[in-house]
Amino acid sequence: MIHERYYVEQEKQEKLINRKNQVDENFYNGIYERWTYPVLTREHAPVIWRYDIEKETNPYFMERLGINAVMNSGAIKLDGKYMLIARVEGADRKSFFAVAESESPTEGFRFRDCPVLLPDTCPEETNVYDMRVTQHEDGWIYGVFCSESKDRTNPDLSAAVAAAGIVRTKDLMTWERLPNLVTLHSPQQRNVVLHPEFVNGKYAFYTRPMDDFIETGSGGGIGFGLCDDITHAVIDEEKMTSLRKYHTITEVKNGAGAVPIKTDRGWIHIAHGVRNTAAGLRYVIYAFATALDDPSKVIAEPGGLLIGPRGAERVGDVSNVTFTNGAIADDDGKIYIYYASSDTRLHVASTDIERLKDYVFNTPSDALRSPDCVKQRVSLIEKNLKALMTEK
Ligand code: M1P
Repeated sequence: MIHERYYVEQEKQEKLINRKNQVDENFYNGIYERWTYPVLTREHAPVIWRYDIEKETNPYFMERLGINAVMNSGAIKLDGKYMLIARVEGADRKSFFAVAESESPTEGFRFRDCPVLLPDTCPEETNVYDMRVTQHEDGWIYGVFCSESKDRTNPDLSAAVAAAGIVRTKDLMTWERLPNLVTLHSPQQRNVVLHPEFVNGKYAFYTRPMDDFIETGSGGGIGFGLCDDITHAVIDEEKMTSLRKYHTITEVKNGAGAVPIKTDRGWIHIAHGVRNTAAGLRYVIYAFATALDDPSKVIAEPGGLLIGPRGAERVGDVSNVTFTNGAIADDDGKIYIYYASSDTRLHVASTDIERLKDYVFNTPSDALRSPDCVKQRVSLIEKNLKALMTEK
């Protein structure tokens, strides 16, 4: 017999999923809109994922397998639907992937009945998270994610190894697991993204070389490498693209985020940068562009952040974080950036290709020193004062 409370919880969830979202009118920067409600939260996790719904075996209708957070999500539009491949974190700290879909890019996301069943090919793998989903020109949809294993060579209980796992699918239902990416010169990898097109006839990855699980160490920024065979992906040389820089938003680390968006002026990348503060690491989202004929070559990089945590977004399991691993460039030119706040829930920001290009190519780059930054600002002020005088 189904527990009566099941119907109460189910109805609450239906209300949440059907809630209309709206642009947050309190926020304006001309670059993008923020939407009021998160598009996915732990409350969106289906009731049947969490409860045993039968009265005989669960008389108190207790959560048996709790969900802690729903966050960093890959994104793709498939067969006219907006699909999010979410990182769902159980109460037991282990993450898994689950597909949520909607007819709308900004509301109505509903998880499929069952999470993604990744082929269990790595016996040491303990955790998986942050899938980037690339619709590749070879006809496959690839998912590249962080595959985390315990570091058995290090006596420290927390020591771990991060590698890039690779899967592919045609329908986001059946997933074929390929061997993890091997980078010959970087011991660990996280935040790896597959470029959607072949480059010089090869598969191209944005990488994030790391010396250990947390520290990028000597890794200078977001890397780029080519490989011949994605079914045994090995990268030898990693060129640097967007660099970490002292006293900027990327000083501690950075990493590729959404799959790059192709425009007539270059590939637009939406990535994350990390700086340290007295209150811990602060993660923000930033953008840059690379050349169409060489997607590793940075041709524009606006100074500062594109999306940083605001208001309630600042608080969560890992506070002061905005992080993206998915955006959708829609057929009508609109762009939806799915970003998680504080490793807890998933939001959407919307813009369009023309605004994003204007932002990336016309925003001044970081002048790197206060005197030069203030000069940038003064020249803007003088231009504006002149314009105001002329108008009078
Ligand atoms: O906790 C913030 C983020 O930390 C990691 O990002 P990075 O590898 O750049 O430190 C990721 O594990 C990410 O999932 C998480 O949101």
